[in-house]
Amino acid sequence: MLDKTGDVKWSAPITSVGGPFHLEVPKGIAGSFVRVLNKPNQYLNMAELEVFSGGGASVGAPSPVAQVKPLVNIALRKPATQSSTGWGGVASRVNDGNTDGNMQNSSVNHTMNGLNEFWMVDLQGNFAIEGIKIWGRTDCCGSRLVGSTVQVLDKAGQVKWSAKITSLNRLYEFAVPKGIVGASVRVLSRPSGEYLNIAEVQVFGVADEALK
Ligand SMILES: [Ca+2]
Repeated sequence: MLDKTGDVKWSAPITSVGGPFHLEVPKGIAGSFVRVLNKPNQYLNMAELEVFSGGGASVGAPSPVAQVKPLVNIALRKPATQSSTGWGGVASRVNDGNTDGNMQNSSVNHTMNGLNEFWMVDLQGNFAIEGIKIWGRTDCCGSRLVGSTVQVLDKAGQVKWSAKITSLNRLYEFAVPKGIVGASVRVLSRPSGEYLNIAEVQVFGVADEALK
């Protein structure tokens, strides 16, 4: 936040991923400009920036600042299951906190290649899901994930949101629309029969007591 002369009056870092980010500015800070600085060597991509003020004749009606809710990886080390296991690639490797994509380093899962192979994590509660990140295998076979489907399911097992992986990447990032409440996340392999290899799944969301 800068004043009319360009002096910085307040600043704060963004320390998590996913968004939206709610930064609360301390009382008494008056500003004329808001500036967002990129991380060195990183592109700056923002969907929207909103600034709220409670005072001043030149601004509209005061808008409440949303309560700050930190986004955390709600999939980390939660109970994980998968349709089948081969080569020692157990389901828990996909949410062990390690994104290493080399199968030899014991952090990538491995199913068989039957029909409808899947991996799934039970989030152990209801969460407003905001985003999902999936890291693929890197030592080979990354393309096995292309054509797979990511799903958010509610407590009853109903699919509330899904998206498809359509091209080969090291990291797949999904923004989940507001209002999607889920209790588990599932990755379905290509239904025609493909091995499922995932280095890591991270799920970002906010627990809401009212949702339980
Ligand atoms: Ca892992």
